[in-house]
Amino acid sequence: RLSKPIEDILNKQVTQEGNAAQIYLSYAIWADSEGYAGVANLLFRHSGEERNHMMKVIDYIQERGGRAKISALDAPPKDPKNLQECFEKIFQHEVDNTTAIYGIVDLSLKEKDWATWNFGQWFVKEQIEEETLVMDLLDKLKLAGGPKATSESLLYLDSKIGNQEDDA
Ligand code: OFO
Repeated sequence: RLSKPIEDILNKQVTQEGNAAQIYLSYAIWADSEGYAGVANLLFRHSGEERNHMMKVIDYIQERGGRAKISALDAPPKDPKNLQECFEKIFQHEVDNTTAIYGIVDLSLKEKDWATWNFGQWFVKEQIEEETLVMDLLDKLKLAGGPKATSESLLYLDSKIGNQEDDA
C-alpha cells in the first residue's frame, strides 16, 4: 500500500502529466495555425501520449490502494514566437519533467517502496526517449538553418517531421 508521501508525490505527477498534455495541445494548435501541419500532427499525438502517462499514474495509485486526485490545471503557456522557441520550450518542459520523475524514484528509494521504484523506472526510460525526440527536432531545425532558415526549408522540415514515427 502506498504511503501518504508517495501518494502525494504521485498525485503531483498526475497534475504534471495533465499540464504537459495541455502544453502540447496548445503548441499543436499554434503550429497548425502557422501552417506547420507536420509539427502540429506530432504535437497533437504527443499530447495524447501525455494524457496516457497521466492515466498510467492514476491507475497505479488506484491499484496500490491510494486515491488519485484530479487537480486544476495551469493555463497553457503563451504561443511561441517561432519553431525554435516552440522546440526549446518543449525541451525545457521535458527536462523539468525528468526532474519530477527523479523525485519520485528518489523518494521511493528512501522509503524502500520497491514497487513504486520499479514503476518509476518506466518513466525514467520514457524521459530518455522524450528528451531525445525533442533534441532531434532541435538538431533538424539547426540543419535547416536555425534562425536563418528560409520558409521553404522550414516547410520541408515540417513535412519530414510530419512523416516521422513517434512512439515516445
Ligand atoms: Fe513528456 O513525459 Fe510524460 O512523463
